[in-house]
Amino acid sequence: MHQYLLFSPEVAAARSAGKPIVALESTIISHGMPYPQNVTMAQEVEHVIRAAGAVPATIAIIEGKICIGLVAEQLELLATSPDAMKVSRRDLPYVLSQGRLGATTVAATMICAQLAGIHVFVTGGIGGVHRGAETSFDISADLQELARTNVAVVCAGVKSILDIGLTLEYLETHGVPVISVGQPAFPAFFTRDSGFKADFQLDSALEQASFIQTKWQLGLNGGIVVSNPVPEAFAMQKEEIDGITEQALQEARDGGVAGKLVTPFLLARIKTLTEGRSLMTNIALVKHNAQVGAELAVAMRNLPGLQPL
Ligand code: PSU
Ligand code: MN
Repeated sequence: MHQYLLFSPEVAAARSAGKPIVALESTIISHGMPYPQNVTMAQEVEHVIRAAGAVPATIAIIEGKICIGLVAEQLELLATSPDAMKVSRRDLPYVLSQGRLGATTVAATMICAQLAGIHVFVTGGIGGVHRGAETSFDISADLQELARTNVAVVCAGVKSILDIGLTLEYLETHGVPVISVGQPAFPAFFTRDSGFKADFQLDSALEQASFIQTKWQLGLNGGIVVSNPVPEAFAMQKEEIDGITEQALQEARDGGVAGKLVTPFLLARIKTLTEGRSLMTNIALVKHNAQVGAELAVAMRNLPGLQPL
């Protein structure tokens, strides 16, 4: 076992019993949502995964260890600590060697999940190519990670704070397949249709699992994006979210917000500008993704031939 990994009792037991495990990120808790909704969301998402027959493993960096699975006090700590660092690939050695508290992004969670032998990871939205990236060079490290690390990421697509078309181009260049669930369209997080199509529509967990297994059996390293639209009842109006997104982007430009602060800034502004409605949508879509991800993990566990943990 890797020297930096520390499994929670629940995840350790799941590993011994050969149960399906689903990884969850922690930046969404510390930098993606306000307290106390963040900790409630984290608990509810874990509950959805257990109810669907898998075991949740929320991942974070605590006291020099990569914690795979968090107990209630650790979830609360991440949800309430303003000094929790947002940790992507670049930041992992710093936060571990300094013993700092770290919340993992999609990229860092993929790295940790792979170290722990977990194949399925559920989140809300992935990072991507930012609008104006031709001058800012702001492209999330999540995309590079999807190009190289063998973890399937279940998400609700990417937010329109990003350039969705360029994000999909980037993924295509790097050979990252984008699957959609239940519809041909690639979803845009708060809304169900980004105006772009996913590469392949695969509705059942069994088809998704068999696609993923085939990719890795071919030696084609890298992740898979499984994009699952927000449930209809919780989707936002495109016109409303587009206007608010423009305003938040303008404020970020005016304020000179750059680097890793951009995404948390935009998420917080959108929440305020929608008077919290975006937060309800965000929570609903993560729970929906948890259901799809847990079913996928169960299906992958039942396929013959996938590497055991
Ligand atoms: N998008 C969301 N919510 C989030 C994030 C993205 O809708 O919480 C977080 C994820 O942890 C993602 C990270 O990996 O932001 C991307 O940040 P950046 O753009 O700085 O790479
Ligand atoms: Mn960035």
